[in-house]
Amino acid sequence: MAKNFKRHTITAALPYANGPVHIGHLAGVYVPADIYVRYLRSQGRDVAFVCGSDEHGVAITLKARKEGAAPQEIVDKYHSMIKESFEKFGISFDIYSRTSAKIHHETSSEMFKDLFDKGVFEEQVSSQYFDEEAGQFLADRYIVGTCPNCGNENAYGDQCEKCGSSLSPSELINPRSALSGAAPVLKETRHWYLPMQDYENWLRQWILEGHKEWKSNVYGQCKSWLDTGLRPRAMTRDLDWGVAVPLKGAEGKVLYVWFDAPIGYISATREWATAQGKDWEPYWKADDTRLIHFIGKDNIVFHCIIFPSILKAEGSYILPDNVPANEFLNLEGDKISTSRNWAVWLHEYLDELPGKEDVLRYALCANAPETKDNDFTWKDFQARNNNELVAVFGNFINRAVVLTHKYFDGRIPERQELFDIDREAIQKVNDAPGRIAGALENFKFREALNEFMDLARAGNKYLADTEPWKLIKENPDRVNTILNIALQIAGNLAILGEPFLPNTSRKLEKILGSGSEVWSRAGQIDLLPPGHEINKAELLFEKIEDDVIDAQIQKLQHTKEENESSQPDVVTPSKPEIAYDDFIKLDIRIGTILEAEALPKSKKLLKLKVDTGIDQRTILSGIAQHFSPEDILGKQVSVLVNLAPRKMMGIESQGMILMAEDGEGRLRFVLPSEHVDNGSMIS
Ligand code: B3M
Ligand code: ZN
Repeated sequence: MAKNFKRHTITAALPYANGPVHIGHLAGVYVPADIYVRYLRSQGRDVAFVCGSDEHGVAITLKARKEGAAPQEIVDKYHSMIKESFEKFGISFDIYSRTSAKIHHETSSEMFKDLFDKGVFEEQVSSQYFDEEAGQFLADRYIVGTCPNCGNENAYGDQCEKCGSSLSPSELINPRSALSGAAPVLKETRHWYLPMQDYENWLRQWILEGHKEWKSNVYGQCKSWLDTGLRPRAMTRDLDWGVAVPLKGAEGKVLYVWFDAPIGYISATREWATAQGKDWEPYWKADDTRLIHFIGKDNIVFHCIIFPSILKAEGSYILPDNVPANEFLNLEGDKISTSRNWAVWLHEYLDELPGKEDVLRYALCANAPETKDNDFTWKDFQARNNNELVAVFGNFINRAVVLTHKYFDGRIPERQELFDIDREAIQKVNDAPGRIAGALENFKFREALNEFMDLARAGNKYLADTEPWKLIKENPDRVNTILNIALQIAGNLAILGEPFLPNTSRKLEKILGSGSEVWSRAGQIDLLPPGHEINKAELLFEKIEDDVIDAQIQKLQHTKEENESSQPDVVTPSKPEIAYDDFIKLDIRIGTILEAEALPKSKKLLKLKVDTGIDQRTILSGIAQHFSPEDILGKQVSVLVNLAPRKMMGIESQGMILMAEDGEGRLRFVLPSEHVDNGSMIS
């Protein structure tokens, strides 16, 4: 670290509260951030580790529409879920807040007002897509149409989920609004823009000259944004969910989610500091505070270019000293995808592999996508557990502890004369804290974890090479020394492993009876004084059998099969508005299926005889792939009885049975909640 920082403000990207969190989130952002923070705390540093749910933006409103719920209900649900998952994985935030909190609305609104008063924004009127029937401007995600590349009829205005190409709404064939189904029209609207081009020179200086030490993926992405040239970015949106734009004449407009979300870090710090009776401002405004943003690579431009420009424009804030963004984690060779359910969800992992939180932390860190995208596989997870945690770390601790009980009644023996092999082991202990810290200071978490495991490996090897179980008869003095050193290594592993494997360290401390130690005590071999009594051995890790892993692989296989057989998961837009008079023209009655038979020449149609209460009539219904005739005999159904008769396969169909079809094309009968008389009308 170049400067001597007095405090650290560490932020981890605010996850969108539109779904649960998965291993990709953990590996890319939260595990590295937590390791870093635990390391800083162990060094006795003053740290604020802040995070929270990102609860605004179109992602949330779309999810709410899809689930037929209010946005607030959606964010309440996922906020609790996400918060709980993080807690269970030991992600040790000082605060996990949320952007729907009052303090956040105040903080972000004040920031916007302040920049407005300073004349920072450019006001611009532009043409945006508008839904005349819904009376609403449409975010790109709210416009659906046919993809010009693959013909998918349900592509979004920003992306086709089928072929993955990114789109703009004007490229869609037959664009329609996801709200009403109407064709969107262009309409003028006024917004407030951050003139990014004005910050270009300053950003070049600050990043390209001043932060050459940033990770090359981060530095490279910033350089390419800056080389392409920056353009004004709208900081407001026409939407009814978010922080209201605090200006007169801006009704119906909210702050752009990427304006307010990073300010969420500040709001969370304020909330935390207030609860602690502390002053929040030094954490964001003092020059001797080091601000670090942990994020995934898709968030780089927002954290390195846009948010710093906002902070710079305000003038009194510090800027991030580093933004160690990670690449992406794939799952079994495929991109993790929420909409395709291709993920290992943390809440499911916690249920299905209870007590193995540290194992996942370990596997994700060992395989973290630090410099390139990486792949998580269940086989690798199993191997990391069985061959590294169990066979090396766990085995070493268990041997050292069991032998101490066996030969010394559980008391730490005194060291005697040292030999080269002992000195080598001690040297490893002396070097370990510096090696691990060196890697951590440079955000090289995989390397740091590997250095840590090297010490465990050294301990394991030391016991294997010295073979105290053979020496105990002929040379018991040697065994004193060997077990003393082995236990000092164990004590060091408890301290040095805490950032990576916090639960395991706690267990190990308990076994060693050592209490929590701080980083500065590591590197020495006097952690546990001779005569100190340790507790009984307890296994730190257990072997994971094939059936556990196979079950997980099978679960993913099912997901894959389901995805292959189903349509892309999109909400069918609603149809154009109709008048009440149009609606009452429909005569829908409750009837009962009296007879049902398959039609030999048709795969789709069943021939039904239905008692409509008015008459008994023949209706052909396209449900043969979903129901067999015997399943539906005697069933009550809703029938559109005044539909003009239609001849199919030589038979006249007199009406239509009403069915509900879900996103996957499954059919269900539309029925009253209780049995009613045939002929009852639906209106
Ligand atoms: N919620 C995007 C994401 O989850 C966004 C991060 C906000 S950080 C201020 O990828
Ligand atoms: Zn497409």
